[in-house]
Amino acid sequence: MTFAARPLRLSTADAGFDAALAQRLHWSAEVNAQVEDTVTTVLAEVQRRGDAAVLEFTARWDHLEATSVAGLELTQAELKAAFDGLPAAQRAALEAAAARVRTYHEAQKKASGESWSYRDDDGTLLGQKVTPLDRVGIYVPGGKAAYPSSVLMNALPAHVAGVGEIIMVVPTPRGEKNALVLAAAHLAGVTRAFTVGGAQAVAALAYGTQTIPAVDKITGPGRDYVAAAKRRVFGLVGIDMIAGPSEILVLADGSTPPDWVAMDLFSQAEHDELAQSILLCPDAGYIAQVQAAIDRLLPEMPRAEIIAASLNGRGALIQTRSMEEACEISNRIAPEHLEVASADPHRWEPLLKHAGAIFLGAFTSESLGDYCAGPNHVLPTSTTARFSSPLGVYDFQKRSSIIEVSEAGADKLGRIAFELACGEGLQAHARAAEMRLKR
Ligand code: HSO
Ligand code: ZN
Repeated sequence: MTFAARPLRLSTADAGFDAALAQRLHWSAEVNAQVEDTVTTVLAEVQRRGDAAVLEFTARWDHLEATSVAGLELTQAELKAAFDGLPAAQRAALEAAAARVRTYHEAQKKASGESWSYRDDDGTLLGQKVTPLDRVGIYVPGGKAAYPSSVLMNALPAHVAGVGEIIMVVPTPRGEKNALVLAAAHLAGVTRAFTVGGAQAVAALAYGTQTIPAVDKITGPGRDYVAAAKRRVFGLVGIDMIAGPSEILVLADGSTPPDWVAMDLFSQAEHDELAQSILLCPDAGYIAQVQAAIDRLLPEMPRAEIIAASLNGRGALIQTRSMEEACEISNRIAPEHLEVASADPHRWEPLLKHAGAIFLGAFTSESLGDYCAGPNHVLPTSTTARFSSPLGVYDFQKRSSIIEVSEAGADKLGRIAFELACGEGLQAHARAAEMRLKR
């Protein structure tokens, strides 16, 4: 079976360019009524019956039978055994990746995750205290999209933040465990792990059951049922984001080998038929070379069918008038991953505002970021990079304001507060401030 991948060819000079681009970018998490109904039932049942409901749903949907939820827990010994049992090269790679991801997040914590304070002239102390969350849940997808790298990317920032307990849940249909996922959990400092997935896992983490402890925040990717359940429990617990399909945008000046760019476009396309790969380039000749590379390389790919579906369905090769215009369009798209395949990436980087992660220069393939460069691979998708950031240490911390007013400060601030409280008609507020004024 051979597949052809012909991403839509567009030019910013085309009359219908804006509409064609908008049509390409459109993606919305289908809020399917049947999914919503099922999630409503699952949440209610787990909240009411706890472990018993978790066991029933796990048996029904994952074909995994157990007599108690304790029987679905992976022990620390089992996680360690999985790690010890990995082929040496795989174990070394996992360790190297974990070390780099840990180092990056430690730097992130130092740069923006520390408490701070200052004093007014009259001695009043003002500050912000940063504390880690007590307990978080990380959802790790099973089956086709079981990514050990995602275990590292979720658990390590939590660990670096100082989270007390990290509870991992992973669907494990028929009890078939993924050794690399278990090994990553061992390496990343997961506290407890359960072979439970789907909306029932999200419900168990949000409400707590007799065996699975309630957490303060749930992170980690999931489609349909998991995303719907996360949306529904938000407010009771925190969530990270609702992730859409993977995206890559390559901004090319024509200096990177076309094969490299083609393979980078494939790398996100191979995740999912709905993934999005886009090339922006001012040079029509180079775009044709990338298309030729796509034609030549696609048949070698084991996931050619998924790649072709993704590139044909949502991919685009876009000719721009200039690199400046390419940067402008990239900002409009706000991609999850943005590669600047240029001989002079630092010239363009200052023009790029909206992207989950920016990869500079020909040697920086996006795939290095997925595994081991160090930054997090959990990134905002579907244009949400306009207002949100990569998963980070800060997602596992919270801030408390600190205020200590001196006697002199109470006199100064009290007069201000008194006036405003009277203006709002709140007498107790006004008097609490007034009582502390100097006589
Ligand atoms: N590119 C994915 C993460 C991943 N890639 C995991 C390979 N494994 C996030 O968009
Ligand atoms: Zn990837």
